[in-house]
Amino acid sequence: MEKRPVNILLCTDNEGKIAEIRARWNVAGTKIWSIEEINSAFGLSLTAPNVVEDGHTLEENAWLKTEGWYKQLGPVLGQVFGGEIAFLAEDSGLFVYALPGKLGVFSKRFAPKEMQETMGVAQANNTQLLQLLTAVPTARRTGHYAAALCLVDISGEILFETTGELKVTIVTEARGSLGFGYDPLTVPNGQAKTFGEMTTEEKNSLGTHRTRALDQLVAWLQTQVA
Ligand code: ITT
Repeated sequence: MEKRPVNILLCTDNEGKIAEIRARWNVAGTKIWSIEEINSAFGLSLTAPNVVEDGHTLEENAWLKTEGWYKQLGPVLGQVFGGEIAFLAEDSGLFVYALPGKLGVFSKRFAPKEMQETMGVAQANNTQLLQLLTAVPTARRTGHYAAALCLVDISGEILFETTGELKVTIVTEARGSLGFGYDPLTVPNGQAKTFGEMTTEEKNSLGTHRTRALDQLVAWLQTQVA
């Protein structure tokens, strides 16, 4: 049995992901940190490592993120936390069945680069998705979100890996400004509102790709020695 990590750094600079993970976190004795929190708590000016996400799967990319982060930040954070720090990364994506191979692991890089630079990444991706689905009827505007989580210790050893999925439909017009990424275009099956119209708490309470993966990690951590 492993020892439950005392501190976990979230290896992401996506504020939306951080908010959703934080709202769901429920592990006594394990504190999760963003890089900004560590900087302000310890007077540091660490920056997020630039990780090349060239894996073929979300699982590979999640691991690549932990690898980039623990290698770059492990030495300094090991000192700050007396070795008591682990690294948690998440890679996720939207899989749209009418557009096979176009999003998925490439969800962040879906719209052309120039379009992303002009409009911003999320706005460009959403515009591109609506355009490519223009002729696709409602019944075929289906897909799923998936998330892969990877937790490594300070030496890069994988402690736990897991995935989660959630079926969605893609609406014909963006609705709502909450959340991030494709939230204004996606309605979880059985619901009426897009994620863009839901608070973090509402979104999490439905059970998302992210919370489904996270709940497994939390359950595993709770079985480890505190
Ligand atoms: P990292 O720092 O964790 O890498 P990121 O925003 O770059 O954050 P990913 O590489 O994992 O995230 O890319 C995920 C893509 O899928 C990105 O375009 C997200 O906006 C989108 N996505 C994932 N989960 C989502 C969710 O719950 N709601 C809306 N969009 C989501």
